Amino acid sequence: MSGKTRSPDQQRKIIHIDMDAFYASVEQRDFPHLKGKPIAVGGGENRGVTTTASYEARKFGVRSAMPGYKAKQLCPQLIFMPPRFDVYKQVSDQIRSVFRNYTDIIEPLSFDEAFLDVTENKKGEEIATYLAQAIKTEIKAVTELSCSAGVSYCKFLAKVASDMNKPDGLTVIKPHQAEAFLEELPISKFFGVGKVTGRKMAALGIEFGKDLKKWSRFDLVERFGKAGSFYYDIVRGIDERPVKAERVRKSLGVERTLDEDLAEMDDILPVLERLIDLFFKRLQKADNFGRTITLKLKTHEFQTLTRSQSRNYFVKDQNEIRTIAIQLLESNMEAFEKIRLIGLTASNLEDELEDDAQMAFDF
Ligand code: TTP
Ligand code: MG
Repeated sequence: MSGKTRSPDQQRKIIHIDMDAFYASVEQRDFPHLKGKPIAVGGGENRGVTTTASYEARKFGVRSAMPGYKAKQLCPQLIFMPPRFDVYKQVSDQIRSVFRNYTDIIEPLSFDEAFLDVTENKKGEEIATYLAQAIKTEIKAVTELSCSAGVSYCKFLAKVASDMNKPDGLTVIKPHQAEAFLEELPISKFFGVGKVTGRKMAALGIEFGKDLKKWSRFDLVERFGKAGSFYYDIVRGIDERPVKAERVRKSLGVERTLDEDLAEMDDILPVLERLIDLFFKRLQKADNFGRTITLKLKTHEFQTLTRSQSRNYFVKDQNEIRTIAIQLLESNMEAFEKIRLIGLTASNLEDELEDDAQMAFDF
């Protein structure tokens, strides 16, 4: 967050995508008799709270986190469905692979929403609105579900925009529209201003952006701490926060510190065998194998040695991993007197993204 603004040619292009009535829409998709009906996911008839409600139910005032009995009072014909988190997770994975067709700079906020930085994108498309439309269409094709998109030059505005024309919305806030738009925006719609702060602001007569804008940075910091400075900036449309790409795992490994320092092949080998077993299980569990296997040794003098072998395919066979690991150890027995730690890692993983662009971004 800084006060600096970018010149138009440095302007970022950010899209925020949020699925519409996510859990409820998945239920309506999979159980067609629920289409067009007021439904709530979770909550049960009397106990528990609802996770979300279909748009039909929202007309009656049914909301997320509402106790089931209250939801039923508001909407007697409400149908409660038990949640199916595994299905929501699958859809979440599907939408993320759609996003990846456009950019690798993706920051998921939850199962059903994410920021995408499309300033540079895999389609070579300049106009972010076209990309947002294409993403919506592709999500619909893949999942049969609708989402809403917000397009702007910063995260804050993209997020606010995606919420403006739900469901199935696509809202663009251009740089020159930002300040006027924010002046008219109710504080309750300011993403990042929680309920407690919202109430505190209301008590100070701050109901809309334009009220917030009357406050100096100094006074806001005095009242709200560091967040005050953030509020000062966002109401002016200044939000430099980068879209933070998910960190993609670059290697997967195991290591063990030995009970005592070991020098002889005969002593080290059984430890390595156990480590190979563990390592293989770990790779299997992650369902992620690598083309490079690295043996790591720490000497009793705390010097670290790493030795690797690479293949031009993913090494998925435990025997092959074993052969590589043992060869690496055998050919390096001369490199140390005694070792205190031994480790194995796989890198050049199947899950890895092809380029490192997002890492450079995520400083
Ligand atoms: P949201 O995106 O907040 O809501 P939504 O997708 O249901 O509806 P909208 O069209 O307004 O975006 O949350 C996504 C999912 O997360 C939602 O379907 C259910 C779950 N969730 C909870 O479990 N508890 C909650 O309090 C909220 C807000 C959401
Ligand atoms: Mg949603």
